[in-house]
Amino acid sequence: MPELAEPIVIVSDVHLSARSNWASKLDRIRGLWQKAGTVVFNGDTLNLGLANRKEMCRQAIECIGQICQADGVRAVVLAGNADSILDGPRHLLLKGGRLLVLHGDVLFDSISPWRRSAKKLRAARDESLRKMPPRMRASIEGQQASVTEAIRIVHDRSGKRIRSRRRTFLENLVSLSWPRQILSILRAWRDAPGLAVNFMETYSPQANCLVMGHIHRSGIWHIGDRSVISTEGFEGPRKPGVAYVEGDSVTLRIARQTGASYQPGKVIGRVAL
Ligand SMILES: [Mn+2]
Repeated sequence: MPELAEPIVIVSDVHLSARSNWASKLDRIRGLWQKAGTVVFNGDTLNLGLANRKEMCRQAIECIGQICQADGVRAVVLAGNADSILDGPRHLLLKGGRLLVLHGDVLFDSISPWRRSAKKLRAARDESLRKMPPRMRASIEGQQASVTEAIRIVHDRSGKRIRSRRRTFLENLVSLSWPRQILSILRAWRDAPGLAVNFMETYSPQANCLVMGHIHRSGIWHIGDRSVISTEGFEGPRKPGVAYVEGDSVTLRIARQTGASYQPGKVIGRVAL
């Protein structure tokens, strides 16, 4: 990928859905990339239901491209677990490899530990990695490919099962697993920074900073001489975070909401690359 024009704005988890009005949703967040050179959509830009519909998916990506073009900013869309169907890269290595940008699903063995399908995802990913030549398995590309493959397998299978029959009331009751889900979300928040640092050490040792999304919690963590920045989407109750890359630093800011739209707000922290 050619050098990306700065400032580079990194947003994640925009979650455009099949039913939402994409243009108005993007309109609300375009204030975040005014005067930027590039905006990186760091995964889960589209929800699964939208990403799975080929023509609609193409239109949504086109809509993103048009809005960014009107703003004079280049859009780079990285795939995440919800939109793993997107062609194109799942990560970026910027600043001569010092900065790694990825969605964050690849950090977790089970991709999304809080999902009901976590066990199946983990098994499918293990299987995919086992079949891989060792050199591929030991690369960031191989790890990413195992995520894409696992999601394809698990979603295809469960898609068929869901279509075949509706769950009974009793089955629905039994499947109420939210306490366990909350626990695994808390665990993911606790584990993500360490996993991210391990991932850099193992697959991208020249990187000293990783920018991720996926866990829906913004923050900056420093472990050893490496740093992890997590941005956050625009759906949850918390204040979303957005990362800005310029020169030799990455800044995490709150996306401040004024009326319906977001603007870059208070600086949460800064990482020198
Ligand atoms: Mn995700």
